[in-house]
Amino acid sequence: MTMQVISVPSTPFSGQKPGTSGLRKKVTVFRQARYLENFVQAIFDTLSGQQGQTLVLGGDGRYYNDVAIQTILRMAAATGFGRVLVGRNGILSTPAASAVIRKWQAFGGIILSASHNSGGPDGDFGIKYNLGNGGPANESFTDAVYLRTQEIRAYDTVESPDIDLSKVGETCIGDMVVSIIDPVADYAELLESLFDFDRIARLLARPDFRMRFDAMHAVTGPYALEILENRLGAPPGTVVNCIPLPDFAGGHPDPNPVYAADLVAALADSRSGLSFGAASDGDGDRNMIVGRNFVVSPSDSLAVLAANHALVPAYASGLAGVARSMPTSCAVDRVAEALGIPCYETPTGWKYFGSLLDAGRCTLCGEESAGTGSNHVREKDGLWAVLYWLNILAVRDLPADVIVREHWRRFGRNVYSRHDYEGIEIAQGDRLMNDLRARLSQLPGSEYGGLRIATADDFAYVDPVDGSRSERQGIRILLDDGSRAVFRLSGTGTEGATLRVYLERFIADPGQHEIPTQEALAPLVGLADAVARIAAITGRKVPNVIS
Ligand code: VG1
Ligand code: CO
Repeated sequence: MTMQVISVPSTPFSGQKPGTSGLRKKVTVFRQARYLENFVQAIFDTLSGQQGQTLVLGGDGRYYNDVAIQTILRMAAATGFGRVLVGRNGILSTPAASAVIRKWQAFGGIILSASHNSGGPDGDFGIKYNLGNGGPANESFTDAVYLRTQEIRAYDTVESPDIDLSKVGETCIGDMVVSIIDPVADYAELLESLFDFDRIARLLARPDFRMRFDAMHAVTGPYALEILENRLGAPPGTVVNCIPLPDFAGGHPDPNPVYAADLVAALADSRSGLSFGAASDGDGDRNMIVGRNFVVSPSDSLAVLAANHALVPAYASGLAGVARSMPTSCAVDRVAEALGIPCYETPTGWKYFGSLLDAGRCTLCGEESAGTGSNHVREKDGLWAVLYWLNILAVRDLPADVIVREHWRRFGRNVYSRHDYEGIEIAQGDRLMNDLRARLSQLPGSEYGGLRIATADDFAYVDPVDGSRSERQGIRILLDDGSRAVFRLSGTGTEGATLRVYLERFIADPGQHEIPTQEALAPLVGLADAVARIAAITGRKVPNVIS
């Protein structure tokens, strides 16, 4: 039954510019009439050839997810998609959406998420488009979408009642089939094909090994329950906070020592009996790995995964290469060197890894922001990282902290921390970056508290596969001793600006490896403040989140 397409007049909204990972705004902004519709129409106008094709649609279950899905379904019918695969109840974690797009060779996908940002009526919402490779659309696509949002005059939809998303099965909107799918099945099957599930199951059955996975009331609950408890036999209760809630129970579903403090505390308390902890974020693409009284730095985690690849079935035959975002520590570079494989340095955001993965140039990728992944999908993948760690623990029969300490002994330790100044004024953030940028050429040779700056630049990236160039991706200050301070403004926030300062210092001497991270980095913190005039410009003496 062909339906009549209704063209609804509209006018552009300013500011519909996708950031590091899609368009993220307050729910109150998205709820304005025509706001979501304009952006979705801009995506559909930027695509070509979608008629008759398959779209994947789902999100992290946050507030407004359900409303947005119904709107997008009607618009997908109007633009001529032949089929939409929707996760039951509108749920699809970001890596699961990527897996579904790839498995069913879909044309692309729309993921509704603001990741680790808070949810609820006063929280954040987000939307992004993924291409047929399962990965976030590249910058040229998102730039084109933004341009389109500025000239939009109408959006297309059809008249059709809301679809019941709660039951797996097929219905239709006009000629378009809506398939409600199990959001977990395809993803769980894929992960099962990568790791040694028998061995992990034996580890989880051991009385002396107890793990906790904190889903933070976000999307990974159903995934972790199915994979860890049902398929791998972990004791009931292993997965906590496992029911996705539209407001994440009022918390920030951000797996770092600040927002997942409970988990860190439980692993620090010997009475808990826990030996391994993990958590994931709102949309399931980030991970935190916690050993006994030991939080694994995400940059170290990437390096450990790379160094131990031979223990994991999917990667045992070797890694083509590794990639990390520029602010991520250079720990993985040392592993790549030892393995004799290339290490790529990309701008922040998963969209830059796609072309490298598609071209077979790298196998593992990661970011300091708790994202790690591989060529199995085209997104970072929280549970994948947890299973990779479990696979290593099962084979090596050592606690996580011992594995990291051994890693440091072999490769040296890249002491690393990120200091975030959230909610500063946009004008202050811009001024700080512009001032710093203007002074870059004067910095080499200058000294601060005994530290000497060797080079300073604004990171630009040329994609080695498609030649595309991305400028102004973060200011890097490199010291004589190899230490680094990197400055960038966040591209995912929805209120004011967030300044991120990334600090790294290499310590080769194993006798020094137990030095507390912030203590080791203190001189560098002083340098960063002096060079960028953080306190002077923002009025902030200290960061509000340290990870
Ligand atoms: C942050 C992280 C970046 C990550 C991005 C999306 O971006 O720093 O590494 O790729 O979030 O992750 P920014 O621009 O705020 O620094 V997610 O889990 O929010 O989709
Ligand atoms: Co996320």
